[in-house]
Amino acid sequence: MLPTLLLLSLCLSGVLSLFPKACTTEEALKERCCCPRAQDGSMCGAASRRGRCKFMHAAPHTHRKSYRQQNDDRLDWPREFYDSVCVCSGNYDGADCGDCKFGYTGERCETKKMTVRKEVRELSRQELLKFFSYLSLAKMKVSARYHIMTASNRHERSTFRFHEASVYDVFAWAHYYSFQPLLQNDEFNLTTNFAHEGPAFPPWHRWYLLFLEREMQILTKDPDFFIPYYDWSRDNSTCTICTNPIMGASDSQGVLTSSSYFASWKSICSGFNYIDKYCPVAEDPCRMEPLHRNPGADPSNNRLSSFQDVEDALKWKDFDTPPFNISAKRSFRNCLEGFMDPTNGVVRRRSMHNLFHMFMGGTMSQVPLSSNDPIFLMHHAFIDKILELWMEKTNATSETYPQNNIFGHGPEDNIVPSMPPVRIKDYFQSTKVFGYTYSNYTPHANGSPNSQY
Ligand code: KOJ
Ligand code: ZN
Repeated sequence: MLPTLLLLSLCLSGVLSLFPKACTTEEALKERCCCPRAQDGSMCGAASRRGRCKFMHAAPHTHRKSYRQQNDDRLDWPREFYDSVCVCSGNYDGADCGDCKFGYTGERCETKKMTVRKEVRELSRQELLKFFSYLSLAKMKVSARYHIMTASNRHERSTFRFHEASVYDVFAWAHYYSFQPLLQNDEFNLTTNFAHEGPAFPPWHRWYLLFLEREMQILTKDPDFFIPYYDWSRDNSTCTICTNPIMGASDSQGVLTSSSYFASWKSICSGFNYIDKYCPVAEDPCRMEPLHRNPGADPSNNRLSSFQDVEDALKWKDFDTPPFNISAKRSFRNCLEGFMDPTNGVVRRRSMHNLFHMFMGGTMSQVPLSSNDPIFLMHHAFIDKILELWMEKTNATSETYPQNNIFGHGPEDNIVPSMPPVRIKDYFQSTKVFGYTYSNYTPHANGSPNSQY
């Protein structure tokens, strides 16, 4: 371990990754230290006992040895960039320990809070308009806290650059970044990514929504802000919220009509598909594409899963099963993610989460871009609600999360690109731990009398 004094001197010049702005200066990157000064002027708020700058010891990964022989910048996250990060004490959180852990508020983060995420149709017109105005602000306003990274050559560290992006675009970039194929020994492995196609899919996305929720609470100074969910399971394969009063209608070309609230939105990292680069168009916004949707237009994906499919998915007792990928059978995770038929659990069939993405078409159907469309938020909040129902039913805890050898999906692996880093298994806990629950609202509830959700 580096002696404390040396560590102090190394970090004093540092500012903040996802890439906290203070940690993307030449100095911070050279010193490999992400321990920004908090409001009290001390690194990680040490003077106010909020946290400490700590050298990161090797994580006990099963495949850690092989990590170093690879050359993907996301492996063993975030050690490719930093040796030291803030470790916050108590309920403090954030790159400089200046925030509270999810679910806590107050000057000293001493107050537990609890928010109910409502179904989008439970929102009053006023609440819906407030949600849209917050989204507009998040799309326009440059993040005061984070930078995004681009690279014109992923094999070449000297081409990595950090850029300003809006609060919403920082969020959209994180999904893009986690999905890019794995760079292994200078070759691309297209069969694995850090947020999908494995057991980390549900906890990764739980963290991901919480991340945006908090950034938007800070931006709008509204600690009660929550992401609503969209329960599509009783809508008879129709996107009933794809209308201009709600998420927006689209024309025959799939472009959102001009009176949609999101007509002027453009997708960050769109406009190219080179896997050996990272988001080069962030430097050239004119090349970014507007949002596209074409719900139900693709004949091979023109249905949505039903409430019965949701109930069937909830019946699987194992969270995930070997080989912990898209072939996993009788796996709740694989049924929820939508690679397996939720009813029999063994036949490969697009369903649930994946089917909604493909049903929407356009931006939502392309994994690196999907989170640019704000309908992603409501879809994933519903997927997160289903996870919560399953966790309640099975009494699952972070210790239930399975050991496995998928890169980035191990229980102790850090969520890519969380900063300061948090572990996958820590987001495999009840939503109550993170200060929220879901409403029981059932849109046009006429279905199963035994409905569990
Ligand atoms: C977009 C996504 C996703 C899955 C699909 C389709 O983000 O996770 O599209 O399978
Ligand atoms: Zn996703």
